[in-house]
Amino acid sequence: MRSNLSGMRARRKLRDVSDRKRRELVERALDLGLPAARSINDRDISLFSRSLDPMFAGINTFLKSPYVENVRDIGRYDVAFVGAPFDMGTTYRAGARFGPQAVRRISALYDSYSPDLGMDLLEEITIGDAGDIFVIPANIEKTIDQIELGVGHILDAGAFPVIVGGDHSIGLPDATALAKHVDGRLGIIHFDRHIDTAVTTMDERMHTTHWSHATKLPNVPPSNLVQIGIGGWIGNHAGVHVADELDTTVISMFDVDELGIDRAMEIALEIAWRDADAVYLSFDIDVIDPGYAPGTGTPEPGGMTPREALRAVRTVAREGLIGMDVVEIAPPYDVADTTSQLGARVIMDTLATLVEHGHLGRPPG
Ligand SMILES: [Mn+2]
Repeated sequence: MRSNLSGMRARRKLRDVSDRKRRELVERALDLGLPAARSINDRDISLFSRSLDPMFAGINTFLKSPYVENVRDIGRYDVAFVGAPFDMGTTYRAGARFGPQAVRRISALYDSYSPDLGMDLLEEITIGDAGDIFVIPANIEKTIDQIELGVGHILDAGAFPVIVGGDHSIGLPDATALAKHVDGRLGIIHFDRHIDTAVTTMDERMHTTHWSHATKLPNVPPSNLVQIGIGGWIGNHAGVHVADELDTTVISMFDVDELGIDRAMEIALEIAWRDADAVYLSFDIDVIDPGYAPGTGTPEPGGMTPREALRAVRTVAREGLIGMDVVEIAPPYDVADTTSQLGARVIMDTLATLVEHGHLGRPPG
């Protein structure tokens, strides 16, 4: 019994974990950052912080990964973290343009070593931070074009895209770029309190409309769109009618309550993957209850707990993904960084599970 505990199994796995890349980072920091003062006994510490420590120091990229200033080089990395800081698609309060920077900043708290999953992400994959796509704040359609081209560039280069919004209107260019990259059908697993299937809102394609347009793409049929966590009393009116016409699959929070998260995700995976060649994960942070994730534009009480949400994305990642986005993190309304922290965790748990199940990372050697 004791040896079957997940914590014990993970601990055994970690006995063999490499620290090669961690050592390389220390050597590099000592080289670039100069040797520490004579009173410092630990000679792995440098004079200027140039690596992972201290967590609160440094100029942050996602998980303090390399900043890929020349974006032509992004294909050298397994994973590309990219910001899409656009929030003029919001219909209530804006602020998600600061999402990518907030996720980068709080991600420095993490050092990639997981006693839950029994791995060190740093040793398993390479992550490059591609910086942000140049969005056009006053023009949503031009922004859609920019993001579609930017995500397409990352996919063509061969890196797994992790796109951080921005509001959820970036879901349309994300889906379009991914769909062009798939030879066959693309399924979408969409976590959200809101259904996001209106055609227009206030006469434009806002953050309430992306899936009604994405499902018009020839290889993104609405039958492969699964929407999880939907419910509440905000902004669903127009979208529900369209979702009904399109016949997307809606798994409400009531369903999650009734079925439990594991069964709900089993249904979601079956539908998203039916005759599909790839699946894309689109995670709106407002699916997590605002008691845990207040930093978002249209908070809706009654959402998932962080434990449910993280378990759900790990379940999705087991089957493999072609890309992911995390949207609607609005730091101006956050409290103690909890919302951006959850955003970082959704990304890390997804990436680690993709690695664990052989969907990401190159075999060593
Ligand atoms: Mn939402």
